[in-house]
Amino acid sequence: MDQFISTFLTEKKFQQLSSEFPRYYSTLINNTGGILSQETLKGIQADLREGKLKDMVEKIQKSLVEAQNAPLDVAVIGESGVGKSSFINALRGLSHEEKESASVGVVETTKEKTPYQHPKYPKVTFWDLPGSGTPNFLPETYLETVEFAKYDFFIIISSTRFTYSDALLAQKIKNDGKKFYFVRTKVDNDLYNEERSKPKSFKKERVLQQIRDHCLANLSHIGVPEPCIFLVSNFDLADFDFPRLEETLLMELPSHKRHTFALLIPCLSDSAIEMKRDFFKGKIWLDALSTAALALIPFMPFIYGFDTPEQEKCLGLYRSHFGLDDKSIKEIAQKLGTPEQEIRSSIKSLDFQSLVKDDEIVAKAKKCVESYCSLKGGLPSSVFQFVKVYLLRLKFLNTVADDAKIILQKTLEG
Ligand SMILES: Nc1nc2c(ncn2[C@@H]2O[C@H](COP(=O)(O)OP(=O)(O)OP(=O)(O)O)[C@@H](O)[C@H]2O)c(=O)[nH]1
Ligand SMILES: [Mg+2]
Repeated sequence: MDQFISTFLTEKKFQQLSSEFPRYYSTLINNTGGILSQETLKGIQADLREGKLKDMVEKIQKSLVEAQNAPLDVAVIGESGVGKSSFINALRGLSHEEKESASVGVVETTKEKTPYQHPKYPKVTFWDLPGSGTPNFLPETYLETVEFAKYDFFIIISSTRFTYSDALLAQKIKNDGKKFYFVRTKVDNDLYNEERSKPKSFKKERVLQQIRDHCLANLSHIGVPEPCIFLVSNFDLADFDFPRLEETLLMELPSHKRHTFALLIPCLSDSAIEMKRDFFKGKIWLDALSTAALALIPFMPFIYGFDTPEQEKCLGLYRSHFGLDDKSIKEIAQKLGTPEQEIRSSIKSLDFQSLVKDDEIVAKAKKCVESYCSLKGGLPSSVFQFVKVYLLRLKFLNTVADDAKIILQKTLEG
């Protein structure tokens, strides 16, 4: 059982736990930012210190609900042909040939502001925006024309050098207190060309550094002093700076928006899978802490159900979040040219029955309840139920995340 929650339940050393809370929580979420704002974190700490458990529960529940419902609108801007639509498709997990994908091509295609919903997460919308300077989108009135207030952040894309219009735009976005990130696409093309033209002296890292330095010099020359630049290939999101871009976006988003972003991070690398695992672990833990607090509040109704349909739903959601739902498994099998059954038998998260019939979880929950009862008495069955639910959810999450790594490995080998 989690040490913090176990101490919380059995020893009620709230003052001591209050000072340990920020460090403990931040270790748990491991640099993913989590869903608590600094203000809420401090509020929870104060509630713990003063033993105001009901207030603490309210704060946690409010954060969990806000995180669950937060919409996310991402603006993707750039000149014609830089790879905006390709970038959006890649983030939506769609190939260019799929029906719902944004049109991609060598001739200009994005002329209007176009919203693209994430196929799995309808609260997420990517806005494909024509570059400033294209007819109808003049630099002076660009942000007003595209209704800048609705976007959570801006991705400014270029496949060569950033333009004066890009710099102007960045300055305006900054003045309005929003975040922007420069993405330099098609680095795979640059590497390919360099290797072909200088096969003897070619060094991948050196070429990438040159592109980075060049973008930095280019942007500072046109008035953006310390830009955040990320080199990507839309054909290979696991490589180059895309993983760093994901980490940065997750950390820099307002806390209540991070959950929505964490959902859509594609499981294309071990580090992306770990980032998602840590993020959801933090959410499960907060939910558990607030339930544990409810168990200690006198006269508080403490009904904590997690029946079989709910368990199945929970496991199904994690599978979906990590790209292991039935539809995704079918697609992976097709892509690898492997029988679907072979993929299914290589992972554990599809076997719901054996996951829920885990004697270890029951034993651990019993042990926790015994120590709780020996100290405090009362409430054994509800505490037992709550600990079981916490451990089961963690088990679902960990099994799915481990499976996602197995499938990723297969895909890379394939
Ligand atoms: N090699 C390589 N090609 C890319 C990359 N991103 C996009 N492309 C190609 O570049 C061309 C233009 O890509 P789009 O995604 O349509 O570009 P866009 O910015 O949406 O273009 P418009 O809609 O005309 O403004 C297509 O042929 C893409 O396949 C990349 O990272 N690497
Ligand atoms: Mg386009």
